[in-house]
Amino acid sequence: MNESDFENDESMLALEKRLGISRRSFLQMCAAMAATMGLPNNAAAAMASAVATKKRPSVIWLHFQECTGCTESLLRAEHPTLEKLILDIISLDYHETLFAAAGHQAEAARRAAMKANKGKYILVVEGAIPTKDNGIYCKIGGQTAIEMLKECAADAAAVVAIGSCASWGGMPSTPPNPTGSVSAGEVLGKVIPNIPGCPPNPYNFLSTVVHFLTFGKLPEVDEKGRPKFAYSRLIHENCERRAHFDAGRFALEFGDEGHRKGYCLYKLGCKGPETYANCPAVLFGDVGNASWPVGTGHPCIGCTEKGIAFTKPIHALADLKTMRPPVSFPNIVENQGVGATIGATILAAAVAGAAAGAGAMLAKNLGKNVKLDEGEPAKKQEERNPS
Ligand code: FSX
Ligand code: SF4
Ligand code: F3S
Repeated sequence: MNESDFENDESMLALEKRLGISRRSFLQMCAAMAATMGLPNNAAAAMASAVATKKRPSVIWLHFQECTGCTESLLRAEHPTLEKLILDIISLDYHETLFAAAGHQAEAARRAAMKANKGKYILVVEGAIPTKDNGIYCKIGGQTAIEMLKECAADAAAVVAIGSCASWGGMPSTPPNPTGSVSAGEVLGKVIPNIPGCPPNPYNFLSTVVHFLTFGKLPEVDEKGRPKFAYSRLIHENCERRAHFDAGRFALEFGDEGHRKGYCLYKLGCKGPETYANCPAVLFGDVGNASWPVGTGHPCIGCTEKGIAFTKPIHALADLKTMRPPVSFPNIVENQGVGATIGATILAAAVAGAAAGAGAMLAKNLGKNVKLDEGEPAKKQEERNPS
C-alpha cells in the first residue's frame, strides 16, 4: 500500500476530518490490521478504502451477564483513536451502556434499527446468558436474555460474541454456575464467531469488523468459532519471557529477584502454555504503551480459555501442551562439598534441570516445595530447604 495512492482521495480527506487523525496514521493502522490478520499488503488498501467509503454497518449490541469490561476495553479513554475508529466504522444503533435513551424508548430504538436493517445488521453479544429457571436471572425490558438474544439473532447478518462470557460462559459460568449461564452460541444452537478474553483485545474486534466491512464476510474461524488470525497460537509461543522458560529461569515469588529481572512466570501459575491468544503479539492494556498482562509482571490467567480462567487456581501450574522437556539433563552446575543427602540429590537434579531448561517439569515431579533459580549453588538451596 502506498500513501500517495490516497493523496487527493476525497473520501480519505473526509475521513481525516471525521477521525481527527492523519491519513498516514490511518493507513498505518490499516496495514497493522492486515498484518495482524495475515492478509497481503493490498488488503490494507482495500480495508482503508472500505472504511472511507462504505456505508457503516448497523450494529446492535446486547449486554447480558457481564461486567461491561468488553465495552470498556473498546472505548477506554487512553486510546481515543481506537474509540473514534470503532464508532466511525460501525453505526452503533443499540447499546445499553452508551445509549442516552432509557426504558421503553431504548427498546423502541432497538426494534426500529432491527426493522430498518433487517438481514443486514451485525449483532454483538456481550455477556453470558442464564438458562436456569427459564432464564429469569437476567431480564431487560421484560424479556429474558434468552428471548432477546433469539429475537435479535433471527434477522441479523452475523452474530458475534465478544468477551469470554458470551463466547464460552466466562466468569458467570464458573462452577457451581448458580444461574446456569451459557454462551450465546449454546443458546442459538450453533458455533458463532467469538472473540474471547476477559476483556478481549479490542484490536481483534476491530480487525474482525473491518474484515466484514471490506470483504463482506467474517474472518476464518476455528472449530470454537475463534478467528484463526488471533487464536491459533499459544501465548507461550510468542511470549517475550520464553527464553527464560527455556533456560530454566523462573520468578518464584512476586517481587523476588527473578520477578524483578523479568524471568518466566510459569511457577507463579502463568497459563500461557495452555492458552490460545495473540496478546504478546498484539499488545493491549491500560498501563501505558505496549503493555500486556505478562509484560506487566502478572501471570496470564488464561482468560480466553474455558476451564482455565476462573476455574483453575491462579497458582496452579499450566499444562505444558506443546513442549515436553527431556527427562534428564547433564549437570551444568556441579555440587561441591555438599553431602549426598536425599534433599541435596533432589536439589542437584532440580538445579541441573532448571539450568538446562526443564526445571518446571522437574520441580513438579520432584516436590513442589523445591525452589529453583538460575544456577543457584545447591548448598544455598539446601540452606533454604533443609531436608
Ligand atoms: Fe467483563 Fe465482558 Fe469479562 Fe465478560 O468482558 S471483562 S466479565 S468477558 O463479558 O464485560
Ligand atoms: Fe511467558 Fe508464561 Fe510461557 Fe513463561 S510460562 S514464557 S511467562 S507465557
Ligand atoms: Fe487474558 Fe492471558 Fe491474554 S490473561 S489477556 S489471555 S495474557
